[in-house]
Amino acid sequence: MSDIARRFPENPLLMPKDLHASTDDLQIISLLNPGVFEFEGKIWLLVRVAECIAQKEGVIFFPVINALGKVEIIEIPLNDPDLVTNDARIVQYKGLDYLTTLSHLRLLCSDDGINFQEPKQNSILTGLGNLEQFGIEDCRVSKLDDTYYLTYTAVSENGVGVGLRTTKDWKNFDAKGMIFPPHNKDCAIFEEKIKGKFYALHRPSSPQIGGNFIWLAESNDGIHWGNHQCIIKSRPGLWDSARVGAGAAPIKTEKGWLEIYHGANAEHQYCLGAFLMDLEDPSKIIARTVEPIMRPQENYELSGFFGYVVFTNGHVVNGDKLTVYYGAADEFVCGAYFSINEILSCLEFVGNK
Ligand code: MAN
Repeated sequence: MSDIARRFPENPLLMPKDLHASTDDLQIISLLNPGVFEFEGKIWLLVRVAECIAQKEGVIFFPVINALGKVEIIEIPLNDPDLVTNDARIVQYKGLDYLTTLSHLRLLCSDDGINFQEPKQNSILTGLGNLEQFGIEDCRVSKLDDTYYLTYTAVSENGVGVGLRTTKDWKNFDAKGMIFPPHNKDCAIFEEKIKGKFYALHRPSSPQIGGNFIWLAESNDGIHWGNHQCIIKSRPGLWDSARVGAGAAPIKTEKGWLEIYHGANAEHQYCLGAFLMDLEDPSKIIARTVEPIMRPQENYELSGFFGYVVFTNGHVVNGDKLTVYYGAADEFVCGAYFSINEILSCLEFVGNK
């Protein structure tokens, strides 16, 4: 069994032309990787909007947020010997890394979970301060009691880490700063405390010894995290051989906490898999899928800004029905249904970490 996703016939749900860029100088390159939550009877997406300035022949432009909080454009001639451009997502210049696009997060809402619109009031969250100069990305939204926790990738010249903002009403946001410093991303907070503590999955990267593995952390207040444990590793020879990272908040089932995660191989091909954690002690992995539960196969997943990618960080749970929203080919927002029981039946109960 290798792909048990039932994709929406309406896919892609959102593509770059569907929204307006945040300023006249910019154009939207990708709409991707939405965080998902329910609020006031509607389904909401917090979509990553990746923007760039229209490119001219012979030069490369990329936007960053400057110290005054304004978008500033960096311009480099394409024939500059200090410029390296071999990945659509990253530019290297004079030994430093930049992103080719600048991402912010945009709220969209829907009554049916299929047709999404921007609400009338301001619905944009942008990078704030010097740890978010290159933008904010791939937000997970977890609700505990009446508070929503937004954990997102914060990118700057200082590195890639995890930022946290909280809100109760989606109008006022409390910026809590960086909770996992570089290099770290893919942070999902559990939507329930376990024995009085907050838990989160996160993904530090250790370039020499170790790798891009999923870790578990605990906290008393949801802001300061400790007791880090490495719980899921990449697997040589499999589809998730190069990196693994958590999707949205774990789903509580009778069998354990079910997590949908992404894995990629050395060719940067991204698929989805699942693993199951013990309900009382989530550092204990009970089971994991060997094969992906979803792999890129539709045109909109195979080709786009960065092809052969399915990536999720948001879903809605309704009984056995799991609606997963995902980024396809790093360019489109799509949806797919899964049966939670079917995912559980794909898990292999081996202590394979
Ligand atoms: C990787 C990709 C990009 C992302 C950067 C920074 O290169 O996931 O989409 O912009 O990391 O997070």
